[in-house]
Amino acid sequence: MRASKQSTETTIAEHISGAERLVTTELLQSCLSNLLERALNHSLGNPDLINFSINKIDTNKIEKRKSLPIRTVKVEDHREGISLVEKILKHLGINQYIINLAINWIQFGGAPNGGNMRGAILFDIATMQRLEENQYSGIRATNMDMSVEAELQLKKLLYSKNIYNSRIRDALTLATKVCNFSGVIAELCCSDDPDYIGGYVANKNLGYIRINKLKPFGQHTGGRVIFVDSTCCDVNSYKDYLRNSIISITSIHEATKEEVLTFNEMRKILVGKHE
Ligand code: WAQ
Ligand code: MG
Repeated sequence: MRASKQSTETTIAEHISGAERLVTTELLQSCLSNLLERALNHSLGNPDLINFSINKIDTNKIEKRKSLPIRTVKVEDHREGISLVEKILKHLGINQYIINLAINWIQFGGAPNGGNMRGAILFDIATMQRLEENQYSGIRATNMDMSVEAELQLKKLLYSKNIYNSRIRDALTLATKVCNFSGVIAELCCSDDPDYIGGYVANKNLGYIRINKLKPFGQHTGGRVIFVDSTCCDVNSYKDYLRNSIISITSIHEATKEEVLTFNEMRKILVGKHE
């Protein structure tokens, strides 16, 4: 599902929300109804175009994956959140210049006009280039979902920590797909919803690191940046993988259990990994 506001003589088109599901035919109707409700009730406003695209898939082509492990870091304010993003990306070998660019994109939108994109920025740290064909729409990861069993497992784990919210399911699914490819360094995300100020940094080894504050409340911009290293990532295959491979998250990583951390606790984990 994709919901948007169309452009007018005085305004440009705006992406409002999007979501992916892998369901059996029997569940199609209820699934569409849930997605419609989501499209119609969004803090970014009312859409005037909602697209549903339904594709039959070959179930033999579904690849099952375990989610990334989840860590939640509770920071004092968005400045501390951004400072943690910097530390994590630096730890992963990304230079400060690129980090500054990326933070700006995910806080204020990465489209050339400064607005939100529909998809992600794909950034090559080897050539310092953006690799999306269209920098307004970016690249969208599609064809992924979480199984009912994995969702239950996720709810059980996170309810006990009082940190469950419905966004984690989709964001963890996307991040797990995005990071499970050779030569992908990390994904950085900040919600574009004005009433949700959190985001995450994800990496195959460090996991899905949720950060509860990455922008001021009320800000209508956000975004995603996927960092790849083209010296060890086949970029065309990766784009094809993001769009076309069919990934189902069928279990949640067991290391998720006790991980609710403060800024300093997360910082120590990063320092520890250097030693
Ligand atoms: N593929 C690539 N990029 C996408 C996709 C996709 N399927 N969906 C959204 N984006 C980009 C797009 O530029 C959006 O503007 C931006 O990401 C943010 O999307 O653990 O709510 O749906 O607490 O606003 C993460 C934290 C919430 C959840 C993410 O993102 C948690 C969120 P949103
Ligand atoms: Mg959003």
